[in-house]
Amino acid sequence: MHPETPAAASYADELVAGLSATPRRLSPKWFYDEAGSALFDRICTLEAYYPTRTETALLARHADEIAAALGPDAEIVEPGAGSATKVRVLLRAMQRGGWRPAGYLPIDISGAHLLAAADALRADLADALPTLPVRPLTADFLQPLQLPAPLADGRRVGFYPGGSIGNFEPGEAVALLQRFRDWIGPGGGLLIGVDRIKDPARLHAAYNDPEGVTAAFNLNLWARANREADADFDLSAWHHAAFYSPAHQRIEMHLVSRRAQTVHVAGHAFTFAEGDGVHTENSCKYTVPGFQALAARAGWQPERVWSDPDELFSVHWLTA
Ligand code: AVJ
Repeated sequence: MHPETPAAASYADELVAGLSATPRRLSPKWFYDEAGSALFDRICTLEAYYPTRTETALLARHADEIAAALGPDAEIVEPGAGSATKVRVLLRAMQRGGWRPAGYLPIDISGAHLLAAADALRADLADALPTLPVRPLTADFLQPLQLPAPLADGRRVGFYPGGSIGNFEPGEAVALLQRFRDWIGPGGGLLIGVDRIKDPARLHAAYNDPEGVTAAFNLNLWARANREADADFDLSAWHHAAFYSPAHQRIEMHLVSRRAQTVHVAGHAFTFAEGDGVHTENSCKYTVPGFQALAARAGWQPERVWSDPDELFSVHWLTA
């Protein structure tokens, strides 16, 4: 246990609570320990997983327009920054446009991964933006969180790429978008990536890669529990399940028991029948107007949308 990362210290508590609930569930934020963050980076390179390359291409292709929307002197706040790969495209575009981003404030639950990402970003941008203030913040942004005082003139913009807003059911997503708006403040904006509703077969394939990386990512929840929550999961007794629910317009991921078994977590015993599952992730998909309406419920003004010719993914610019 690492006392400096309170989120990690409560995995055992949340796992016990989630396995005691009906239906059994766990927040997807627990995917992202060191091993899980590395597995997620591998997911992003998979042929079947179209969101990363589609969104990165959109950011590159429309970089000048996006930089103009972000405006000069903005400090970019990125909740769940992970490896901070996509923001480099933005920062370079802003710099090419003659603008000097005021800073970059990445927030992530996975502390060591974040600090390494911040170092890599500084090194990568040493040519273009050698003095850019980079202020990584290790935190669970779903918990109450006070951001450091803004830099420069205080103008902030949020960056929430990847379609991660899909992890939240619509009501929760509105609440999170409201929080982002409170952090950003008047005069700011939010650049947010949203995965679009599409052919269910295409969605299904993106979460059932033949390489088994997504399965390993899901099963890492149990491996992590064995590492840090005093649990005795037998990984071979579980399988990854991911499917599209048309009723909810979302991918659901579950971990499903292959047989009747009892598992112990932090001194608690949990019994599973063959086929019993634990719901580990939702990934909600939106039409463009559907997401704009959601953002408006949170008080954001939809200003621009960029999407690819195949209509796989959308990048929205919202103003506060
Ligand atoms: C990081 C939430 C956007 O929902 O596509 C990828 C996570 N889960 N493969 C997604 C994920 C399985 C991803 N987000």
